[in-house]
Amino acid sequence: MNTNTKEQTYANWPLDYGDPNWFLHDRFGLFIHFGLYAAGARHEWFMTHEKIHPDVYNRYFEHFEPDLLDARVWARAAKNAGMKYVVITTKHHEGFALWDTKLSDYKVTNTPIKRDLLQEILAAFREEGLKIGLYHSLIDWHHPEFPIDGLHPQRDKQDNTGRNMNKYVDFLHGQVTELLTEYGQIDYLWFDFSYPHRDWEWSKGKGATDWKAAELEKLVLDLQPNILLNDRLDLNRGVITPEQYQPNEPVKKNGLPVIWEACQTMNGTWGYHRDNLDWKSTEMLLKMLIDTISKGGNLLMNVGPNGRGEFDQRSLDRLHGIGEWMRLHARSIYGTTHSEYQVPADCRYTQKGNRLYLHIYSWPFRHVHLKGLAGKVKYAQLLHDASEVYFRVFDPEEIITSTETKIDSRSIVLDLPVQKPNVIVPVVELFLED
Ligand code: FHN
Repeated sequence: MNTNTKEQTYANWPLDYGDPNWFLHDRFGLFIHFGLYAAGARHEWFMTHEKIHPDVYNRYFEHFEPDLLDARVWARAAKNAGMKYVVITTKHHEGFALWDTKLSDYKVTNTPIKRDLLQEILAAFREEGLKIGLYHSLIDWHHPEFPIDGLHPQRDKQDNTGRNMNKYVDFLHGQVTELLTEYGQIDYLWFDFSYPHRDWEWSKGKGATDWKAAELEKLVLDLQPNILLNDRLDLNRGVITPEQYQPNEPVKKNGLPVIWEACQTMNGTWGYHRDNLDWKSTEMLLKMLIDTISKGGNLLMNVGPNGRGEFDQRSLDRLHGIGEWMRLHARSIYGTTHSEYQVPADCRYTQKGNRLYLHIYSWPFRHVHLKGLAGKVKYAQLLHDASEVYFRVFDPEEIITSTETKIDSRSIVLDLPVQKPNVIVPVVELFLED
């Protein structure tokens, strides 16, 4: 039972969900999409994009051997990037289990790698101190009882003879039970995804009723009472999870803040995609992290390991670059959230109590005007090297003769060096009066 945090009531957070405070503090997580699609190396949906029958798709099962996978390397890369939790795909829509499930032969221990990779991955990330999240697909394009619909690889057949959704749902709930009883404490469960609004006439999308979602939610909370849940069971509660999209302002529901987490890829696809060159720069990814927190959200940043079980160099470079920035600026991220102060153009604010952080996205010529902060700032410094930043308060009458500009008397003006500091996003740490 959570007290819905002492300070705040969230519109999407039931009292019987776990205490979200760790999540609201940690802010930054690693999403990992890893399954047979890593071998196909062309998006995690290629089975359905190419309408591949499970029997044909089986070739990826027969050749799945991520022999270079060392989960300790993954976990260290995430920790060094400043990530505080991980969400790993246990099963994606392809239906393949990354753990030694007893409910199916379509599992990692029956592939050439033979090992229970989920066990190894969770152990390595716990060793590095990260919280554990499991992604679990509600959709299953391999299971013979899962009814074919407009998203399914076999959609052209449009034939569901003999398929029984109740049998699939028993399987779905059974595998979730395995994951929540055999793999230790799970801090966050990331179901994916419900689509009841879809309608192909011959078939309709699947939602809460189809999954027996309320029963599944109760099962999860009975098995792991402190767990956090996302919002994709179609129950209109849980962590709101905008995807590949940055909201324009703090996310609210009925005027109340909500707990939300943006999930983003580095290159446009979740699973490893060899030929997708649509890579976001390290600077863009870092600015997305800051932007998300400035609006009160978390960022779940994705890596899709390749068929040998490695993070490719382009992912490692980005994680390293973000980690370098986080080493100097972590306290402007962890435990911070949206600030009510009006933020200057090309900047973001994050705030934690009486520490206000000004993240400067484009370096200005000498001055930044901070509205509404006159008389409220004790001290200011550049966070990366703790060098003092001088600031001035203007009285209402003062006119700067050189520019004839009247500064709002509630503002302060920071005097900044002409040269941008050698960090991706410079941050000014403002110590506010108590
Ligand atoms: O279909 C999936 C997709 O492959 C990926 O897993 C994302 C990650 O949030 N979720 C679904 C699309 O919304």
